[in-house]
Amino acid sequence: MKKTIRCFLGLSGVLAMMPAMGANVIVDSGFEVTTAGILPDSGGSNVWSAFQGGFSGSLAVQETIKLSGAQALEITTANEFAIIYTNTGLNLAASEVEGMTWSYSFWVYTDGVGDGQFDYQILVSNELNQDAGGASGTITVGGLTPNTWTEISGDFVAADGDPDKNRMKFNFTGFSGSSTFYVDDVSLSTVPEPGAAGMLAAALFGWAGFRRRHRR
Ligand SMILES: [Ca+2]
Repeated sequence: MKKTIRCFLGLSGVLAMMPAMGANVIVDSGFEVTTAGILPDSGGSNVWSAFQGGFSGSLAVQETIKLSGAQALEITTANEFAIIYTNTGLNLAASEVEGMTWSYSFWVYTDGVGDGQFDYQILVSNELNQDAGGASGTITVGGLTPNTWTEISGDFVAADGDPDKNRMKFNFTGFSGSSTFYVDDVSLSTVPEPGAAGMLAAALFGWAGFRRRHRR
């Protein structure tokens, strides 16, 4: 009986050590925690902030137009060099990033006025901001239905890097033209490999059963 319990605890430990597949790694994914107003040029991990503070008026958290909760991001594209970003540098190990299939999603809204556009980038990176692949695209006023929230989504495989990549940066950048966009509910999560966890569990239970059978 003791052996069986020990096997069970061992299996629990292994499963607990496995990456939490499917969890959204973006902190404050709905812009509910970030203080309303123009985003600070604070940098750092796991925060929404603006790079190059001189252009920070392009990026604000506001309470008027939102998909969920009380707040959403407002992007004004007139200042071309603004970049907003968050990343998961403090939360992930390289083994939880590299080679994994990642799924991303965010929702965007515009009133359709102007000719503005911006880019989104999901970058596989590290503490030195050495980026290696990911996903990117361009959002244009003409590509959206005005006054309607539209979901942008896709997936990609995170590149293996040397040195290891343990960050997933989510950027909004490449502003041009003059329009206002709103962004809410940003998601970035790993896509579980079909049956991988189940196969591992079955293999371990099978091994435990094999041990029990051979002790009789
Ligand atoms: Ca929100």
